[in-house]
Amino acid sequence: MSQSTVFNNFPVKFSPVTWADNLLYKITLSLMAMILWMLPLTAAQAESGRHMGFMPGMDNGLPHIGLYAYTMSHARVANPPDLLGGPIRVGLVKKNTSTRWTLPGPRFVDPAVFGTPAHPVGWEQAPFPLIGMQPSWLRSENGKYTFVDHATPFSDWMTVGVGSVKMNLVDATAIDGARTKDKVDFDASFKSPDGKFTYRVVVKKALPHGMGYPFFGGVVTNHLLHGATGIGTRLMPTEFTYAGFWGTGKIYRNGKLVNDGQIVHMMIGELVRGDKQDLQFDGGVDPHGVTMHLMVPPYKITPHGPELAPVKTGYAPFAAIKKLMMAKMKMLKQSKNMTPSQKKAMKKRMMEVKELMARTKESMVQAMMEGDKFFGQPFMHVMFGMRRSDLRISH
Ligand SMILES: [Cu+2]
Repeated sequence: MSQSTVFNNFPVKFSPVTWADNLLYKITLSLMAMILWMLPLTAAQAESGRHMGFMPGMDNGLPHIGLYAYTMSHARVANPPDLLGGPIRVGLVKKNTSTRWTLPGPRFVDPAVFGTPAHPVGWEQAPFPLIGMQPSWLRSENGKYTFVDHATPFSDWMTVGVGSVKMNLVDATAIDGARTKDKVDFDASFKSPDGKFTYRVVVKKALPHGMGYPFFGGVVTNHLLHGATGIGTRLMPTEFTYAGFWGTGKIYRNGKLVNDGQIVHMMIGELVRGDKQDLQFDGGVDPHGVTMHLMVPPYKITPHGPELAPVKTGYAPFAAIKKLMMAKMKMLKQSKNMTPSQKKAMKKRMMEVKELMARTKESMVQAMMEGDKFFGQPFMHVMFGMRRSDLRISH
């Protein structure tokens, strides 16, 4: 895949961002390591962040729409205010609960969040898929967006497993600042889809502020996130969140520490997947269901700010992806509820997705050949089955 392939075909007149394009291209080569979920900085780094180039768009003449200015100014606040009504403590213990491991794959584009090629919205300029999406990253057909032109951690492809989680969170600080009273104590374990690896994710530190969007002191309770909010990636649908955090932690693989200082995000919110695990658009979010998602993006926090650090999962996802795609194709062939033209359209879309995944695999192979870049699926996105009543709340 060439850089021009990535950045051609701008549906609206967006000036190309040379620095950012280069960065994004490099990240693409290390597979889905472009999953820059969030970019927190220390207070001093937040100030210098303007010169770090993490937020493309600084030099292309376009404004930073959305929550960027709000977040950057709040990152410097020495004593951010407390939560109204005092701290909320949230505890959860789930042993051997069901898990869903998300495989890299396509994400279909919700017009409620991204508009249309003629009227794009949700285009906050940030590395993919931190917040918004540059229109050039979205495929379109007949005047409508179809799916993201890169493999994402927000596919409909999941494998079922078992995992355990325990956590104690304190939401005390209301607003982003240079420090926080929020606390995170999180420990989750689960297996790779092929059963070869047992992972453990341990988080003890809340990140006091975000960069492109707020972290609310690291722990957030009772808030809308994702989708239309611009808080977190827009590729997840808008969902009410009972409790969530952004922190840094340690990742263990079969007992061995493989990533340290890694950014970790967890969220307990509304059910965002349908009967077939398909990630919904905003109109399909179920307020009566609850799920927990754990996201470990390929980034760690260093004294100099965030740095690319693919999660060393050791797990290659492509055999599982192939199996799921073949099963879907078989289902399509056997389906009696679709008209021939619907089937034809669906088959065409599946062929496009197949081509996208072949391209992704090719990028992975190239990254492997280039050496010390690729350690398996570079992110973790895992759902944990739970009920709202599993949460222990105290004030
Ligand atoms: Cu989330």
